Amino acid sequence: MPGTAAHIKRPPRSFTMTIVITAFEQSPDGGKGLARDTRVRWALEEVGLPYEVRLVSLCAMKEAEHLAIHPFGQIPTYEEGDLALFETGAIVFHIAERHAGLLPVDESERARAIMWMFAALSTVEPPILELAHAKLLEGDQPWSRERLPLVRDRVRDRLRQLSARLGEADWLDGAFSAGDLLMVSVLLRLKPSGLLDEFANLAAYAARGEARPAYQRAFAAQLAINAPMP
Ligand code: GTB
Repeated sequence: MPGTAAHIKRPPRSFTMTIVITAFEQSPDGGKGLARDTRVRWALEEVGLPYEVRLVSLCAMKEAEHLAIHPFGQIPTYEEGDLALFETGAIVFHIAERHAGLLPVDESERARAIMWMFAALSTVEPPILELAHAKLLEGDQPWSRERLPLVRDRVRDRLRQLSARLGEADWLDGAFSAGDLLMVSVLLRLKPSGLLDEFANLAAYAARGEARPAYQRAFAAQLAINAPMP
């Protein structure tokens, strides 16, 4: 009924609550933007939401206070009032669903953008992570030299498929979406490997993502925390 409390339209939760994310106190990459808080910062910047950051040490991540939010003892997390989330896919989806700019309005286009979010995280990211682990965690194993080319080839196979689908398009499916945001975030992890440059359209795609003002702001914000001391 008009005039009753039930009739009053309240602003969405995120306009009234402070958003707090967690990030490494000191990222192991020294500010290259590869830690996953960057993709959450990027999503928040794309939709124009202010946020605060709570920095967490590697030790504090494994303590009860942080584990209560993130059962796997990792960053990033996302808090908004009484809502606490972990997993960047879920966080970016939560942001994208509630704020214009990251998901199309048309139902089918929206479903396809969400499909690309899943593709980025469950099909493209795993072989890339495997490569990172093969280098960082297994690099000193006697079998590592033999295995590494196989792992690189698995990444190449995925990139070839993605490259064929992207073709000459700017973004994966029409306008820039949360699917592109996650896909570019995932691909950027490959930069030091040289593999991305083997696929000119994917390298250009990732560069287009990086050139977005929202990404630039997100990158600068994490760099301000993580840049090595002169
Ligand atoms: N699936 C989760 C998500 O998407 O949110 C994965 C979260 C995750 O892996 N978090 C990492 C973490 O907290 C940081 S981002 N690690 C600490 C731990 O597990 O104890 C991964 C990462 C770390 C470092 C670099 N780097 O230095 O280049 C890049 C990416």
